[in-house]
Amino acid sequence: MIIESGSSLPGPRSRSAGRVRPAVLLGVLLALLLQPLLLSPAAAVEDDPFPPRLRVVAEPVTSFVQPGGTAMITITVWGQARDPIDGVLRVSRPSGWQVTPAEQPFQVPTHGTPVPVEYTVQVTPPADADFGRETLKITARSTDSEAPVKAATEAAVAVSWPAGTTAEASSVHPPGGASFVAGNAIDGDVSTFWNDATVAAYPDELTVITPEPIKISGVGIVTHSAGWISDFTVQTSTDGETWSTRATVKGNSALDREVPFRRAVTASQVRIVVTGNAPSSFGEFTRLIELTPLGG
Ligand SMILES: [Ca+2]
Repeated sequence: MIIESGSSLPGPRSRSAGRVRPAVLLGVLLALLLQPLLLSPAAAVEDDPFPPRLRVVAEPVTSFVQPGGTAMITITVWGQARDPIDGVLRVSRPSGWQVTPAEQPFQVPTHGTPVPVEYTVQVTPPADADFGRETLKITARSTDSEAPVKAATEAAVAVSWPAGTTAEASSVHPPGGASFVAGNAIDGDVSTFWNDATVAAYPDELTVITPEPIKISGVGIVTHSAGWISDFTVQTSTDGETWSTRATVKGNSALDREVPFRRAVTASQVRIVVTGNAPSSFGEFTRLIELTPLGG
């Protein structure tokens, strides 16, 4: 119809237009159809309603593991693209550690909507690993050469007390539907804690006893947001009778911190002596989520 409306044009050319114009339109149509192919790959990606996206999440954020023990880290790869995303998932390996698998293929079966896929990695520090935290770098990288995409995150693994380590406390809050025993402070579980039984009365003490003497250069402390430990000393002993103060902290407000000693020492007992807690609407108790050793 548009072609016929060309009759308003001068007669001689209108005949010509009657033959030529469909070809021109065809050319325009072809150009439109071919346009995506003529664009650069980058421009083509911009036109993709679902440009590839990746995100990786590691849980737990911090794992606690005995020397020579095994921690399991769950890695969730989130992907969104027009078509499924294939790639490689890698976890860095501290020297001497086993990470299984350190590298594995992944596929996110997305078709436009974000999809999570879970992978599990087993992490084992050597039996003689230094105490303290190592940070593992986790990367997911697609193998699509035209529109590559990657994502990264980190997970911490703390090498904690050796197997057979026990804990004792000056007092333990009676169960109120939950356990608050001393062992909760060395169980590697950030959802459990030691809660003492004396409100605003000090000192409160928690003693960690290792089966063999260890070399230790400090401690890591995770305390509770509902009234954190503010004032304390850390002491060590080789016989449970003679104690040496290795660190003194006053006015602490950190929930997760390291407390280094002046030097590395050998000890078979480590104790935290609490002399002050932040006020809490839940009562001024000592609440210690984890006490961990630092390496020498
Ligand atoms: Ca705990």
